[in-house]
Amino acid sequence: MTKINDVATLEKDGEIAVLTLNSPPVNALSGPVREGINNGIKQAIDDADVKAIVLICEGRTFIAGADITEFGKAPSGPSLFDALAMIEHGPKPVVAAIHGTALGGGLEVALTCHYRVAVPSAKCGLPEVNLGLLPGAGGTQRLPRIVGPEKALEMVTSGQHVGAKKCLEMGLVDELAEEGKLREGAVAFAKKIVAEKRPLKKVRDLNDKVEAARGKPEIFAEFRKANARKFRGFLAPEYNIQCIEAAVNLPFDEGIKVEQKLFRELVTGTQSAAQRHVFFAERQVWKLPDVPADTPTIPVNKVGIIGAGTMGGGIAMNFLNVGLPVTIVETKQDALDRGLGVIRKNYENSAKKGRFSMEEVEKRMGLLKGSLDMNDLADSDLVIEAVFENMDVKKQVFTKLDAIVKPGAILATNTSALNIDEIATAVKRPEAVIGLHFFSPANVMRLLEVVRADKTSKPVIATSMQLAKKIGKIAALVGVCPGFVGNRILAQRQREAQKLILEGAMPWDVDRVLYDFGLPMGPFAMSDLAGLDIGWSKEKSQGATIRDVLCEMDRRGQKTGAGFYDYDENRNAKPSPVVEKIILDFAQKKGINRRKISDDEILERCIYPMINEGAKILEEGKAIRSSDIDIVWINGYGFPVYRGGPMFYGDTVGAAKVLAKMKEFQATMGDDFKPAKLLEKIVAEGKKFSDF
Ligand code: 3H9
Repeated sequence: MTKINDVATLEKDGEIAVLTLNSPPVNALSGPVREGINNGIKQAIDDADVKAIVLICEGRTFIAGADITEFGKAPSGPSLFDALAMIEHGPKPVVAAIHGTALGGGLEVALTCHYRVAVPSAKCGLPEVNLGLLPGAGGTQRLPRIVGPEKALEMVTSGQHVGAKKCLEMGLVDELAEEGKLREGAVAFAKKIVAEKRPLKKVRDLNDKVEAARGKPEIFAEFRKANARKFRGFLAPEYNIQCIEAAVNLPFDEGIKVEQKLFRELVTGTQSAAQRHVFFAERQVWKLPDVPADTPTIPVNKVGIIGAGTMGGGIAMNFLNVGLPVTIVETKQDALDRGLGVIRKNYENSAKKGRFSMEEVEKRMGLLKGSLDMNDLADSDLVIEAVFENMDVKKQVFTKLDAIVKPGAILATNTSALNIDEIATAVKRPEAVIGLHFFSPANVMRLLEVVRADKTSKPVIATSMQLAKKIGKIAALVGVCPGFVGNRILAQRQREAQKLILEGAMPWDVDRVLYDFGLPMGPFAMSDLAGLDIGWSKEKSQGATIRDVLCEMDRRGQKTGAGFYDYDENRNAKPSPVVEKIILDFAQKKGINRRKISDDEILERCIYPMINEGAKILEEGKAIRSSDIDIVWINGYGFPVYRGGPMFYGDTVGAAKVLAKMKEFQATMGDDFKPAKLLEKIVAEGKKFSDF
């Protein structure tokens, strides 16, 4: 065996050279890996006894892409293009041997190899789009030459990982090797192509599939139209499409030039920086400084849920989905029946859509037990309370649970607002109490705020994070404070939105600005969707807010055909003259002199106080790091990924600008805009939010 460098070795198996890369964790294409490929291939080419070369990786995966940490830094070592040219233009066949994932630059390496062999469990993909990028090493030009432009469009704009069997069908992989025997399989394949004297198959020279699509711009027009909603606001999908178009319409080398130009534009832009930030933030969020990875966890084999309402039912589904038995407790039979019925219906709807079989529905429902007796939760390992938001009721529930549930179990509350330290005073084992704040619909939304109370034990925290992962959530560990991280920040925006419509904007102005910023919908459209009467009571309503007035008029949102907007029978929203008049009258009654409010002011007043609140949260230690706040807002509230979350967005705007605006607003509008101490400090020290 010859050592090429620290990450690459070359070995001979008869007339086949095997170049092995070993650069944990994912064999990303760092400088040493590029050097290993370049020099290893060269050495094998120079060895007259070698007839073909197998490129294979150690560890959990084939090359998973470019080294994302290198973007924006000065490159070192040979360029990826030199390494790729060494493979593709070399005189000897190179076979990529794929296990785990061949992603991004990894698949691009495999595409310059002359043949590809994979184990059945392997996956291939070009996920650059998820980092705000496009495949910048020839992937957009080579992939359509094998799989055709339609499939290539799907792959580059979705970033999906395609299983090896499907890759074989598409021609992306030439042969499957037996699972666990990749090296043997790839070497045997290489020997076969040598024996058969097969030609060097260069993907760049294949033209039939792209030529067939030439002169058919409708392929691209239709694709854009069909995906317009999904791609809204993102640059990368469109740039990827343009590259595939170039592959179809231009000679290979010209197409590469288009790819390079568009790649450079994306990689130096803010969107990709934001999306790369999110990639690392999603991994960071699991790391808890004072709860190390080896903290003991509590085995959770049985889950209890109190409350079969929308929240309780949705929460239950998460556990049933992964095969964990759930007992759900209600106080009345009809409420229980209704709750269980909704769960069944949700599953049946998924089965009808083809997501799984009817047997699977029965399997999941078979794990679910309904009960009217809390004693049935005695042997649960985790109980989640999802009753309505009232401190006294919650405390009573916890005191009862304390007497019933076995020692060592986790007692969780799904409260979105109440003080969990106070809830924990209702039990003799406060160390077992934690907040698990699911977002509605709980079976769909990816975010889970894991709320650590003063006395919550580390094993309870570690177990909650582990469970979150198991049920497919992204969890952020946060501290107890009003609204925790997500809703506390939301309150800032809601307050400003309400003030803005009295001062001069209309609901549809505020909504438009925030929608254009990239949020799924603005605050007023959101209220209409959720129902304006959540938390409103006819008896207590005194017309004190615009919402009160609307509810009193039975304009309770989409469900009543009117709210802040008027709705037609298809639920299309239209600005409402009635609401406009209500707002004008209301402002007049309050003696407010309405003025013209610019879109910039709407945006700054809605978003900057959110960033400022995020800084307060960090200063109080209620979130571990600023990127955790970004994760909460991206996954719980639809903050646009391409802006990186509110805190990253604050960095792109610049903390100094945020501070200056907060001060300006404070001077004219008061202490709602009082800058956080941490914001002042960040500016004074020339730092960024992401440093915290
Ligand atoms: C590209 O290729 C551009 C080219 O077209 C252009 C060339 C000119 N770089 O996810 P995990 C780290 S763009 C650096 O927890 P898993 C990750 O941060 C790239 N680091 O494991 C983590 O570190 P830590 C296109 C990377 O088993 C550790 O590895 N490729 C990279 O759940 C483990 O990761 C992609 O977008 C990287 N490329 O999943 C693929 N990838 O332990 C991105 C991972 O310190 N990667 N790390 O937190 C993935 O999708 C998943 O990591 C993978 C493994 C599926 C591979």
